[in-house]
Amino acid sequence: MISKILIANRGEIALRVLRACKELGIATVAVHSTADADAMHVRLADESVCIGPPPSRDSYLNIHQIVAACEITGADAVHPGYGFLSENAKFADILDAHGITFIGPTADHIRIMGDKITAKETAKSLGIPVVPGSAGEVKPENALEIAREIGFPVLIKATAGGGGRGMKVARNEDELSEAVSTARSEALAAFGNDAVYMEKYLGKPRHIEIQVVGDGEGNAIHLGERDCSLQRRHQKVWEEANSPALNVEQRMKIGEVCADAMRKLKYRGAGTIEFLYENGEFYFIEMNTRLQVEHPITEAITGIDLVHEQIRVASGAGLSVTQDEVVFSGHAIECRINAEDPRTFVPSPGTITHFHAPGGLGVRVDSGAYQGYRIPPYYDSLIGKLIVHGRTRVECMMRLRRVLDEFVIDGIKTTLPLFQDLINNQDIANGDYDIHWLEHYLAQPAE
Ligand code: MV4
Repeated sequence: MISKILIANRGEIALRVLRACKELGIATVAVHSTADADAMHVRLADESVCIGPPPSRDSYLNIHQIVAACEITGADAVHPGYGFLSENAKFADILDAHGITFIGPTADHIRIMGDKITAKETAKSLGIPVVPGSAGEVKPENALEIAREIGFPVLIKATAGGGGRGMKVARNEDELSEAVSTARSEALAAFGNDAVYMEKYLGKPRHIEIQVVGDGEGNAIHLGERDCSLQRRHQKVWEEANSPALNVEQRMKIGEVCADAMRKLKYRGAGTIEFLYENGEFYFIEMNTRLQVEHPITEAITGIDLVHEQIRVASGAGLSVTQDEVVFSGHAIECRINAEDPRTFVPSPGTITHFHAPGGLGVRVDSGAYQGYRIPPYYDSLIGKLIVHGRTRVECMMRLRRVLDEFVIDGIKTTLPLFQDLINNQDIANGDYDIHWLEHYLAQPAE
């Protein structure tokens, strides 16, 4: 049994987790830096502990301070949210050593998926389709032979990577040795590890990810997919469920492959299996062992509260549903609202002078922002998420257009105007986009 959860995060996700705890009758502890003393998650929690100065490494990433906050308040579990310590295996190990439940997968599963070569080998062995590529690490002296075997163009990726850093394309043999050496030095600088591997480069894929949840005992379900192709510099901007590119048969087939893999792995917790999707084929790229920012669109189309499920499986209560009981209904879109210029994406911290969230059927706003709230400059610029649900994609889009008109955030710049443009775009209306679409769109001069 879990009776008190410490939420090791801030912003909208801390609030999201807090809401689930309240519904389950579980006491809550907020932690915060000195910059977040007046944040909404601190106000709404049963207790709060200041864990350090503004920089994340001194507060939200400070493992010792967080463990101390657990001991002081008697919290018996920690929910890490996303980012920060959510995929830190050492943190999961330390909590375990203190007899505190980490609401997430085992440290071993976090480690396996954190190393991209091991993750890919594991996925392949579990029956998940992967991108054709090198068997493990590529050394500069073997690169040409491996690349010829795979066939150009190829992509060099950092083993310790993720998020696109340390990635280089080689279109032909002439570009190869430079691509390998640049990828290795970027990987070393970013991750302290210069190991790289090689894959066939997919030119115009979509990014489609499958939501899974496992109980750690060999039961697991999938909750369908999310299409997250609309990204800028590896930051997702707009996500939708279902993907406009898939039909029911494709959804259930890839979903079952993923759920089955999680059963074999005895995976515990929520997870996301990321694929590139091109010409009707799925290619595994990575697995995230945490709750993701865009999880609400999955909740909208399934009615299943993913944080409830995370807490249930962490406490040994098992999943609340079987795969047969999962019913997919309608379509959902999430717009990420960042405190940024909508065209340049330069951060825009400051005080929100007016804040009015939209409402009505099929509308969800997850945000810790409020009128008078001062957005601190130290953290990620995501200040809220707008999630809209409709019975069909068309209904969802029409509703989103109405809802965007209602939303008022004044005093700072936000990405809301970008969504006003996207909702009126023909390619978006047609669901006709890939992972490069948004970058191309933004490169065009604004009308
Ligand atoms: C790829 C790829 C094309 N081919 N792998 C980018 C971050 C990392 N998570 C994987 N990424 C990619 N891997 C192969 N074999 C293209 C990307 C990629 C990308 C993927 C998903 C969403 C947006 C992207 C933007 C640029 C490149």
